[in-house]
Amino acid sequence: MSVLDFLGKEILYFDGAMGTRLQAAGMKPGELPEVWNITHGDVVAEIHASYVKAGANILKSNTFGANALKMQGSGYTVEEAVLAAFANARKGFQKANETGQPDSVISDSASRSFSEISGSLQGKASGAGIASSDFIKKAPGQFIALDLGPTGKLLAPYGDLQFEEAVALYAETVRAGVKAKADLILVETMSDTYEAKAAILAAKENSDLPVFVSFTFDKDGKLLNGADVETAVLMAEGLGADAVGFNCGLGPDLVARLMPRARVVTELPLIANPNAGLPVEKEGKTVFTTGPEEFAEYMLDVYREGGAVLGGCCGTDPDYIRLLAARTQGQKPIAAQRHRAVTAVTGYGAPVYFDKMPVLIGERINPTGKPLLKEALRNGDMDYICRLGLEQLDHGAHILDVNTGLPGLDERETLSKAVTHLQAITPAPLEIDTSHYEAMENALRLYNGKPLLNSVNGKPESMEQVFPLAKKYGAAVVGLCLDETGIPDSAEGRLAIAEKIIATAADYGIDKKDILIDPLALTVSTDSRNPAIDLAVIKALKEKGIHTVMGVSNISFGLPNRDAVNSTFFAMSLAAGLSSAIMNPQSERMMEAYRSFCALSGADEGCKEFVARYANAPKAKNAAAVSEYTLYDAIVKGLTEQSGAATVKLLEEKNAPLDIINQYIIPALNTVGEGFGKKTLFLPQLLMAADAAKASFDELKKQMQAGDGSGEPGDTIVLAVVKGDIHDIGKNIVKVLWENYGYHVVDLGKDVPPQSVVEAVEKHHAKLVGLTALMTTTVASMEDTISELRKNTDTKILVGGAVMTKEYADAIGADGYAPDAVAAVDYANKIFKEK
Ligand code: B1M
Repeated sequence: MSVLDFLGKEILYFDGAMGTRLQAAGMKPGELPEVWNITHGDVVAEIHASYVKAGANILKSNTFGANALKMQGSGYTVEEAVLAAFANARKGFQKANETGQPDSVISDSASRSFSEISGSLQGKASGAGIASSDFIKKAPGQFIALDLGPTGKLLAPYGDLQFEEAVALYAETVRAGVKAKADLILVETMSDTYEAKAAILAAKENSDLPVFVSFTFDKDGKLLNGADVETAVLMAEGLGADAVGFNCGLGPDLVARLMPRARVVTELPLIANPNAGLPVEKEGKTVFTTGPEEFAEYMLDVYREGGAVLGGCCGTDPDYIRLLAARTQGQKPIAAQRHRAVTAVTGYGAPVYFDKMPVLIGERINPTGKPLLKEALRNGDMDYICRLGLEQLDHGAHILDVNTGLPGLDERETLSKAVTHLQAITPAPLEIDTSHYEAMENALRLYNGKPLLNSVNGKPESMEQVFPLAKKYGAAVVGLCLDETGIPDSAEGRLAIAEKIIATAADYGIDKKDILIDPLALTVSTDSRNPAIDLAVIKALKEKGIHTVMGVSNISFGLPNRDAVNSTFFAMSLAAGLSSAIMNPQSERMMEAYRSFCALSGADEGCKEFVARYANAPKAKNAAAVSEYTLYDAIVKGLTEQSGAATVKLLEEKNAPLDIINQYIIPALNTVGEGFGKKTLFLPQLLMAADAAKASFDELKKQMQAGDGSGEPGDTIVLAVVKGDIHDIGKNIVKVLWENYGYHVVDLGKDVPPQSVVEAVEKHHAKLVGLTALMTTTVASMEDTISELRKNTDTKILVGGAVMTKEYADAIGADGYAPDAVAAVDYANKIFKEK
């Protein structure tokens, strides 16, 4: 029997924390918990046993960080760590069960029903001095989950770990888990949907084990990369997870609050393994704010909100699990209460629902009839494609269609490149638009989220190729009403193809909620019946609860004043029940039709959006070509090439580099920083903005002329961003200015430990040290560095960075504070002239 036989029918209990308990048992900072599987196996097994006795029936193997990156240099292989972890978990079950069974039969005990297990264990327990209350009456089988945590590195394009490298890292651990006879795989503590996707793919491609996935959200229900609860859950479900949910994070009360959001989008059983509240420092020790009683109380709320697999994460111990199990004893999981099937697609931000408001899919990233885009594709100019995308989003598109098919170009490469670049600058969902199956698979694989796939049709070959890909990668699919007989010239004919597509999709395990039918708009100029056929198909499908999508502007091919025809047909289609349109959001007429329809149909309640858009709005023009961005906008939007080009233009217009920094770069980064602080922007956008700022600064550096040379050759300054801080843009500006004034700058880079600063000052006999810190949390590190410098050197210390003030600088014992790079030059001149 598998864990799936119990999942959703009985409450399953995970264990609690392992890491914090190993620390309590003497594991030192910097030691790998996974190495303890080998060096302190008995301690690990004892911890496992304590959880089983408390009522856990799924043990998480102690393999959270068992990947080749983290195990490097440990002296052990991933496989060794995993095999030892499973041996310890089995010993844990054995110790708790007191059956004396050999390791190999432990998994078989999973097939026994709860009453058999608890009966035999209670019998043994009375003799072994284990209180019968140590056994939870409704426990089903016993399982060991192969635990997969984050790799510890950021994935490209934001970090340097490539997606396929992440898949390969997880795959190695999964193969070891299969060898160790894992019962299921638990992908946990995921704060990036992309990394979760890599882990799920690795699990699916290297095993046939059930896969559970849990994410760590902040208090607003966001992942670090900006994804909502709904997005993460939709993506994991699409990729074939058997259970999804929450772990780690702020505590069980937060999980109880977020649970309903997951329930709206999935019927999968929900997991909850929260922390014992927030970790805080008390008398030099890390302690957790929620005690076992309070934890169990909140976990009852978690259960009531649909929790079917319950347990704990950091800070929890057997007392937590025991009380949690006791509180929920005798209960069955509450069945999912989704009101209706949800059709939605995602990037890595918020999902787009095919619901009350019709969905707009921007059509402009399609080279047909667009010479400039063709040229951009041929030149590999992804910045142009990104600008096309951003403009459409700015004009109201919810999803971007991405079609890069061009004769003579390798679509496998261009489509993947376009998808990657677009996902680097926008969290919005993309529609992957191709009939090239390899290009389709490549793009689906590297896509971050649950994509929309355009398209499948009713031909057997198309369905045989597309449906397995859609199923594997969890895409929603556009089904075209055409097959080997062509496009039927009747509504009945097209509806028959739609039915065939939906039925065949079901054979591949794809729910009809994930199929959107395109009735196919054919031009009215060749047959006047064409629009009526489309409208009839849309109406009929609407009645059956099937969503539709249509490229509306095809209706006007061959006619003059196409915008007029398109917008009228668009309004007619929306009135017939069209769910989504592939259209040009930069056509004002189309957008007027859309917004008017939403106001008139009640989708825009109280006409709020209509009024917000048109009250006092200047008359908008239809955009013809893709626009150029200012340096400020290019940085805010994270467009590196545009940023470089805009900087060159500003320099050509004789703007001084420092003015460009102060008037464009810093205000743009402040805007991004503000958005980040308010959670309207997320880490990916912050990183892209920083890259764009760097591209601008690289141009400025080329142009910056040497200064007045007042610094004497040999005047050396050591410069560093303090330990724990990686913000180095400001430091780099200071460096260039100091160099321009003739100083020799020893740049130690970012995240520099105090000792390295001391060593550099001693080595270079530097009379001045410059330190930068940008975060409130790294001011302490600045203070440590100053204190080390004071103990060992008599150098002058200048501090700067956005978080610094004169008062702070004085309080932590710096000699000087400079609010900007020019002030840093003034200070250096003062020091070296006084020499
Ligand atoms: Co981050 N970041 N960031 N970030 N980031 C801030 C600082 C933040 C205020 C944003 C926010 O929340 N609103 C916030 C800190 C909050 C706090 O104080 N606690 C923050 C956070 C939270 C984070 C992360 C933790 C996010 C995360 O991962 N969850 C993470 C931290 C990683 C770490 O450091 N351990 C992080 C990461 C990043 C990026 C990597 C994405 C990127 C940095 C890329 C890079 O530097 N290579 C980044 C960016 C770009 C920012 C903002 C948006 C911009 C910083 C910047 O470059 N400003 C920033 C928000 C903001 O400041 N508005 C933010 C422009 C730069 C020219 O100014 O460095 O101040 P500044 O330099 C000025 C002056 O201060 C002075 O001269 C310069 C020119 O006039 N100056 C000196 C600087 N050093 C000097 C030294 C001197 C003299 C003058 O003498 C020695």
